[in-house]
Amino acid sequence: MDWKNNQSESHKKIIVLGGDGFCGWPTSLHLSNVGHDVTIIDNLSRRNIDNELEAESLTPIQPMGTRLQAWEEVSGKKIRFCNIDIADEYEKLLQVINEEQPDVIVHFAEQRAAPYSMKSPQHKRYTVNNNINATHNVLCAIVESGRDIHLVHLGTMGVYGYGTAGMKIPEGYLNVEVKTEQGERIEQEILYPTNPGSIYHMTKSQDQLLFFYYNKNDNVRITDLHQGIVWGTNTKETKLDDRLINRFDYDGDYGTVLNRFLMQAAVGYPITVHGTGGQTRAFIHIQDTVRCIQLAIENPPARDERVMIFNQMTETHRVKDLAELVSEMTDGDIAYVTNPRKEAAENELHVENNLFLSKGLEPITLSNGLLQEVTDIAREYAYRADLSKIPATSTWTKEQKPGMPEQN
Ligand code: NAD
Ligand code: USQ
Repeated sequence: MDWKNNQSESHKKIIVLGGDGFCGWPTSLHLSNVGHDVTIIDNLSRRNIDNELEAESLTPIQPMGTRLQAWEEVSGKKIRFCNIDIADEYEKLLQVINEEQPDVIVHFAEQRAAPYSMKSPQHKRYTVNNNINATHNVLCAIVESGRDIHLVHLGTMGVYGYGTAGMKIPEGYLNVEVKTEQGERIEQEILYPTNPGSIYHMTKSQDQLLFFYYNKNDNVRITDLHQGIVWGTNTKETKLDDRLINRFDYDGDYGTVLNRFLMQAAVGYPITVHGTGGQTRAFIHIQDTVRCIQLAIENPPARDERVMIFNQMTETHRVKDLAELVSEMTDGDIAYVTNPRKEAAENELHVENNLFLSKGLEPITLSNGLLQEVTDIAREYAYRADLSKIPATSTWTKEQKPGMPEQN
């Protein structure tokens, strides 16, 4: 492994919350690889949800013990692991923070699927309880620990909503002009108004308010990364050993759009475009996710600075265009299905991402090579696929019907 090229400028102690997940696992490996000292906290709830949904990762992910053993063999580095529910076991979380004395906490540990959050009243309540308590417990524990810990949180582009009347979505804040009682016009900076499209996205909007408050009251250093849809599966580090393989969700709740399309085409299932496919979304490859988190850690805000918000995305695409691209690449069919969600049928999306570019990100954009790599992985593990788990059955309202083919 090429250590020198990659070494981080300064070695930090980092706790990764949610380090067993799709983004958290490759991030933990990357941070360990570049020389940081990593401890993972995860309650393995995502693996339990696999059991609940009877839908496994397409790739055969290994138990945490095997993953960590493999990493030690490959890299000579140890990553520690604590099984803690951070939404429910505050004292244990605080104890690990006090023992580890981290410089940074990276927070991935939330229920992250919009369709799962809309499945039933129980799933709505679980998502709200889990995500908001998780974030609040972390902030409260940072303050109680008395340490100057930089919190890096994975937020979502979805907090902005996806329509901006042609304006580029700024990085978190909006300058508005207000009129005083004396008729004077003054400029103010406000948090960009949130417009969440699911219970899950709503919890991320609530998180923003918790960050605003703890930053204002306790000067907690916080970076909130408004991330787009992550695609891909492998990173440089997960490729080093089969046992380090990352998860690949393809089911109707957890599978995200581009990975689903690539998997569907690979197993010969018609590509499921919701509605007209006019929805435009922001995207980022998993390799850039891990790089962005490294950059965010290496560029913390000052102690008295407001919450720093980065838009963590590299490009935007229309769902229909992605379906056509994948269909051309693989000769796969496209099926336009009734949209199970309540969302705009068509939208434009323009997004600022200058902050990461200014910190040195060289964006990976959709290339045939990388799309092919995901297709190859999906083909390799096609024997593990349960095609009955592909349709998106979670609807946003009771009146809606799950993704059936559109009647012409
Ligand atoms: P994931 O579900 O694969 O991983 C989340 C991890 O957090 C899981 O391992 C889960 O077990 C753990 N977790 C959840 N609740 C916990 C709790 N109470 N205590 C301890 N551990 C807990 O999700 P992901 O795709 O890796 O996403 C990680 C973060 O990035 C999420 O917060 C998500 O909102 C954000 N994000 C993801 C994407 C994407 O496309 N995957 C895009 C934008 C933002
Ligand atoms: N879609 C399809 N066909 C499918 C699946 C999805 O047309 O088979 C459409 C959806 O209707 C939606 C768009 O594709 O319009 C994106 O859906 P998605 O499931 O890929 O993404 P989303 O629900 O927004 O959630 C994902 C992650 C979440 C993250 C978010 C970033 O699961 O954690 O916060 O992407 S963002 O979309 O920028 O808000």
